[in-house]
Amino acid sequence: MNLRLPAEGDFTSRLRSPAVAARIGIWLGICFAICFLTGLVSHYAQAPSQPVPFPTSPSWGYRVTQGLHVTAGVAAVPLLLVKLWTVYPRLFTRPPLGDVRRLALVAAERASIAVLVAAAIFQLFTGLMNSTQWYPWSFSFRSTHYGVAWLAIGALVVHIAVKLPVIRDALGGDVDETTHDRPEATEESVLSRRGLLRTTWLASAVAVLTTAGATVPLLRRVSVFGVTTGDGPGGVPINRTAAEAGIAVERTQETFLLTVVHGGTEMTFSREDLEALPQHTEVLPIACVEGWSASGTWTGVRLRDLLDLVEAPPGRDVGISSLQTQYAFGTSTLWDNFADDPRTLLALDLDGEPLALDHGYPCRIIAPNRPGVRQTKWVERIEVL
Ligand SMILES: Nc1nc2c(c(=O)[nH]1)N[C@H]1C(S)=C(S)[C@@H](COP(=O)(O)O)O[C@H]1N2
Ligand SMILES: [Mo]
Repeated sequence: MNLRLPAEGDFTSRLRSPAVAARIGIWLGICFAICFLTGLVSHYAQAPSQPVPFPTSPSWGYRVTQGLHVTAGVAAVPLLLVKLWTVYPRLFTRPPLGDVRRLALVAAERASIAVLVAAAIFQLFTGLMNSTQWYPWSFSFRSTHYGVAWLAIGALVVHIAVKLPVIRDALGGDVDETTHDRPEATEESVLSRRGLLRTTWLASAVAVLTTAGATVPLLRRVSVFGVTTGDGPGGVPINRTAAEAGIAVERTQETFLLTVVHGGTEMTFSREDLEALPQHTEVLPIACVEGWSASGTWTGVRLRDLLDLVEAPPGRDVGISSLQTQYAFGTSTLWDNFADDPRTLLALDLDGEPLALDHGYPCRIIAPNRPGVRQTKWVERIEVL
């Protein structure tokens, strides 16, 4: 058996050309840019403090940005795989050992490529795992995915800057042009360069169509891999069931009491008391950070009405706690603009029926333009901060 490392010259397919790589690279760059920008939005929406308040309108804003985030990430997977395939013979280029200055430059460029490739794979992998709610790691997903995003985008900018002359030239010419090809890359294969590109676009489109139904209702039927489909009580999927969240069911029944606190003022409400207050109906989405979203018709008490009952002035942040004592997401903070928005409800019903236990019975928060993770279910305490 021959155990020598491959050399650049061993890779002879003419498909592995900068003319191909640049064309895939553009779309990959667009996907990464969308992921980065929408990721910043999502990160900001979940930040523990916000110098500039995240807006409550449009109510579907976060649904769109987060749907784009996950969809662009999914589209990027086939693009990245083919892109890496076209360029990886470069990995075996012999470094110019004689010339120290050139060697240093080449080493710097290779290091930036190493960061870019590692960060890109890491982002797509952790992102996909997060949408399937499978966390085979112990680090915090959100802060790590966010930190590595900066690495990826930084290395991408460096990469584009370094390659700009080649990219420009490759895109200016025909895809079959060979100007920038390695001298060995001449072997024809069954697939033409155009064929490879078409196959790549198709793979990307299939990846999107089979998953995007988790946010785009029209695609629900074709999205066989949509991790969470449109099913669930009231047409809204269930993210974490009451059993999974460790909710003690008996505490959601007749003895349930909601406490609303403002300074020394404290009021309690049974579910019947809440039903007796003026009811309002809003159509608002649950937009999970994991990429699925669904619109629901929610009915319940305006949060602002409850705050008025304990004489809380407008412009105050509000802490929400739930019956959930284990795992994350049992509490959240409503910033003042969310607390005061008339569309923010303490929902009692979904689609004309009392909330299902798994949707947060007896009552849950539903606010416009808010990441799903903060639409706290099984609310039992509302405290003006
Ligand atoms: N108490 C509590 N509220 C919660 C959660 C939770 O785990 N516990 N999950 C959140 C997440 S991540 C989402 S996306 C929404 C989903 O709401 P649904 O299950 O009713 O669709 O609820 C949010 N509210
Ligand atoms: Mo979520």
